Amino acid sequence: MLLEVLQFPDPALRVKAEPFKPGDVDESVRELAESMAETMYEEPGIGLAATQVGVAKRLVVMDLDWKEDGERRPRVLLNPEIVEREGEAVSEEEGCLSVPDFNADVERDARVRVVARTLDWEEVEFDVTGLESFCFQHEIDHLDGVLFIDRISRLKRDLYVRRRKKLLRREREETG
Ligand code: GNR
Ligand code: NI
Repeated sequence: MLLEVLQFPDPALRVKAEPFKPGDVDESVRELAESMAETMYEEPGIGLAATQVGVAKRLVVMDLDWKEDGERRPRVLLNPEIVEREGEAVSEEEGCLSVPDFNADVERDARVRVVARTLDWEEVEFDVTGLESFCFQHEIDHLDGVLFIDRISRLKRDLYVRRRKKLLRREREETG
C-alpha cells in the first residue's frame, strides 16, 4: 500500500520515535515496512523513515542499489543506532522527500558504524562511508525529529522556510 509522505512543516516530522522491544515485531510491523518500501520506490528515494509516514517508531527502509525497473531489495532496519563516527564530510546536494523542492550541502560524519535489528530481531552492523553513510545519518535524524535543513546555515534555512510557507499560503488561497 502506498503511504502519504508528510512534508515540512508537518509537526509529526518533529516527533522523536520510540524504539522497538523484542517481541514487538508482529504482522502489522512487517506490513508497515512493506508499505514504506513500496512508497520509497514509488517516490523514488534511497531511504525512508517511519517518522515520514506519521509512525513514531524507529523503523527505516533503504535501498541505494535500486534502478528503475531493477530488482527491489529493500533493507529494513529497526532501532538503527550510530555507535561510532569518524571524520568529516559534506553530502552534496542532499535532499529529502519531506522537504520538497530543496537541496543543500550538509556537513556529516564521513564514516559511521551503525548497529540495528532486522525484522527477525537479528543484530546487524554496517560500516559505511559516502552516500550510504549520509543516508544512514539522514534517516536516523528523522527518527529523532531532525531534518537536514536543521543542519545548514540559518540564512539558507530561513530562505527555504519562507519560500515554502509562501507556496503553501498560495495553494491554500487557490483551493479556498
Ligand atoms: O532520496 C533521498 N536521497 C538522499 C540523498 C542524500 C542524502 C540523503 C538522502 S535520503 C532521501 C530520501 C529521504 O528523504 N529519506 O528520508
Ligand atoms: Ni528524508
